[in-house]
Amino acid sequence: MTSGTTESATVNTSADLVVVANRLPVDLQTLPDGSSRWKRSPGGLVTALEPTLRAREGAWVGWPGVPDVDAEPFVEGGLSLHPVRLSAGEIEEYYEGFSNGTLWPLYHDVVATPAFHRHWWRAYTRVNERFAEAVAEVAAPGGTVWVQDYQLQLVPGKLRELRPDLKIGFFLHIPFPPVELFRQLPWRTRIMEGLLGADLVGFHTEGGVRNFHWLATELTGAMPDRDPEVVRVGDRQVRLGAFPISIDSTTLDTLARTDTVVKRAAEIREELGNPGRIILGVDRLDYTKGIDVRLRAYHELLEEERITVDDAVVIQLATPSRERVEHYRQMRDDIELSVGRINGEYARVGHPAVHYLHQSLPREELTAFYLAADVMLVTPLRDGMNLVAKEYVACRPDERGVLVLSEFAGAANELTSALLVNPHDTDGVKEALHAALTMNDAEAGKRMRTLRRQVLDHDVDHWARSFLGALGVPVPDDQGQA
Ligand code: GDG
Repeated sequence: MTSGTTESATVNTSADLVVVANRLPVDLQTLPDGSSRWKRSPGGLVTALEPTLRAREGAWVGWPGVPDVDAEPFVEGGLSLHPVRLSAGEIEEYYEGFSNGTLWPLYHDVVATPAFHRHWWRAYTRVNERFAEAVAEVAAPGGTVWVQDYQLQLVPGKLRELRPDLKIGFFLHIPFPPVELFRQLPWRTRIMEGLLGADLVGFHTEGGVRNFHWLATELTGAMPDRDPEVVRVGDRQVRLGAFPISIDSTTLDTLARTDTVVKRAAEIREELGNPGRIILGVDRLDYTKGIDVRLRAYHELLEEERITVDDAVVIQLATPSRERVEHYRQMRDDIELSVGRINGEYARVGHPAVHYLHQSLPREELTAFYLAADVMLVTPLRDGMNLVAKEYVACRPDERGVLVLSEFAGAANELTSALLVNPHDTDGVKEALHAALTMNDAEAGKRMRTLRRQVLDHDVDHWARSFLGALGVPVPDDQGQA
């Protein structure tokens, strides 16, 4: 297969800064003539890291998202991208299996039961070694490597063996679990040793730091230090820290002020038949997100006749996700059944109670939905951070709208002016939803202003700078000053 590069700039094969993530920030697109080319998929991570990567002529190592692709390194959007090949079997065992069937549920408080399979673990080890080898080839002598997320926890250790000259950072985007849960993992010590290959291990919350510190000293030979955010591994220091990730707040704020988005938000309300209130949920369709929790709360409010469909409708945007993993198939069926039940009982022709979209929307359209929503329901049973909560706040320059947020999302540590709920407590969620639907404008405005200060002051650029700063990497500011 050809890589179909769109740019001919020279690939950097000796980079001072290398980001390594499961996925490259591109998708392979097939054109009408049958040829293929890379299209950038502008995720939050690439937006955050792009200025720094560009300034340092950095490189990105990752899987291109398609099985069995042998692609040469290429330059896209000014970044040197280095594809790592994964076979269809490896995607099944390393990615869908160990990453999403073992680690994902285990790290999210075993909301679903994790499966432990030795062949999945072997594939995970093999693939992590391959990523580490790819990075070792690309990183300049004495360079910095930033490893991302739970799919690559063995990379820091392996990379240190291969390239002791490198400075290595690791950031975990999902929660680091409580000690008793992590200990279920048959390969717990190997994972800890893998992570301890880094110089800096970052989490979203202080809770993650504490859990990691305890496990490092219990399960491996790591020693505590006087500094509670350091453990000693032989003659090395491994620094730990909480770095709550964020979003490109200013860009979203600006987008939400544009005429197109403001007009589209008004249109959405019109298309829904001008209901009293619009309640919104936006999630990857994942069992950790508690979509069922919020549907139940809404359903009960209708049953108890505390609201009617004319008072409030729900829009649930559920982006397709991990559709080949069994837990996800089951959950999709359950949610679609609930949506059908609620609509069966309460909708009128042309006026559904729950508008459910199992599709991914363009960013601009999503922004219009945020702006149209009077109440945003974010009810995960466990979430590393939850960017949707922050996006909703950034998209409300009008200082309207009420955020209902689960205590079990990392974002709850910062967004304390939201209506915080325990998603396991259906009555509590129901009461919070009712309070949000009936909140007066003055109270809602006060809360939203506080939330916006937090989100606009702590954006994703701030996150990347804090992490790289703690790793000892000077980050140029907007004026190019280090
Ligand atoms: C993991 C952790 C942590 C959703 N639907 C559409 C769409 N989205 C975008 C949202 C948001 C992103 O997807 C989802 O981010 P979350 O943070 O909410 O959740 P995860 O995907 O589980 O992310 C999480 C995150 O990593 C970062 O560290 O916060 O805790 O689980 O940006 O806007 N985007 C578009 N159309 C959609 O339909 N364009």
